[in-house]
Amino acid sequence: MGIHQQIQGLHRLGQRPGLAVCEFVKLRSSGKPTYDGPMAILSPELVETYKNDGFVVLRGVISAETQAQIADGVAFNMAHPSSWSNDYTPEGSGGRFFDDYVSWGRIPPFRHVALSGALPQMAGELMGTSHPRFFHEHVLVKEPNTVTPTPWHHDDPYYGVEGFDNVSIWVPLDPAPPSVALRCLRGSHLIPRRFIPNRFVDESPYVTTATGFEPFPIVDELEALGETVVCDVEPGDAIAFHYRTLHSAPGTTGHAHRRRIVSFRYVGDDARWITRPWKTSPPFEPNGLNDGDVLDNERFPVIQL
Ligand SMILES: O=C(O)CCC(=O)C(=O)O
Repeated sequence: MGIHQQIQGLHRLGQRPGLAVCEFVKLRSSGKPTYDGPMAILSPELVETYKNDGFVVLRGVISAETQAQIADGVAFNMAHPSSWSNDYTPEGSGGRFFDDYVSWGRIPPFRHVALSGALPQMAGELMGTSHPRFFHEHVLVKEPNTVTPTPWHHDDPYYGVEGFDNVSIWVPLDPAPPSVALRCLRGSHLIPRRFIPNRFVDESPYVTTATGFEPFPIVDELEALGETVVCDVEPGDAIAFHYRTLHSAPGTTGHAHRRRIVSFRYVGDDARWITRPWKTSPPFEPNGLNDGDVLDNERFPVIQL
């Protein structure tokens, strides 16, 4: 069923025509688009696009200084990976697909850009809060000629956090032309379906069944759910997307350059700790948090804008 059919379904459930999407979103978010921090970086149109489409391409919002700091962080991270890092490159194939996350506590440039400046401010504007909470950063580097794609997925089921106020800000450090660019399925954050996570390395599901989650659809079914938008970007740009937005990225076969990106992930006022029916990614331990708790914990700092 496509997004528009699902929205029509909400009309049939007795909601007022024209208000169905808003009401649906309100059910799932704290419903208070209030940002009263410093002068906004983003136009109201960009924020609206984010709410409607579940992603928005932000042009020229990352300064050269911030890019250089993130690049230093990535270089250090790759030289000193954490125990949570992965290499998704199949045996004997070219290229390399490296990822790692939650290193901001030991990599000062990541900490600096995640907790101050344009990134948390844009996150606050997009989520409608003047006190965004940092969730973690995620480094994904594909060397030239990496065969492994980033499979279609949405991030929300991987995370031990429940809520609708959230955003990942995907920051490229290298040009990402259409052949290697992130793909986002427009409006997919509003689809009232959640999918069992698949492992990036072989696309096998974490579990076969789980209450409230469906096996991941085949790509044809998925692409029929909405419009796939190819978000080609340059360094300086960023892509903001919702944890429920379905997205993917090709490998870099035939692409002569590296593709380094870091996603900085934030949550808003309605975020609550949740136990999933699988080990989450990142595999944060509860450390005293119970299901339904606000993420008040030094691992998830709040930024006062
Ligand atoms: O850039 C990629 O390859 C995928 C990024 C991604 O899945 C994410 O940041 O959630």
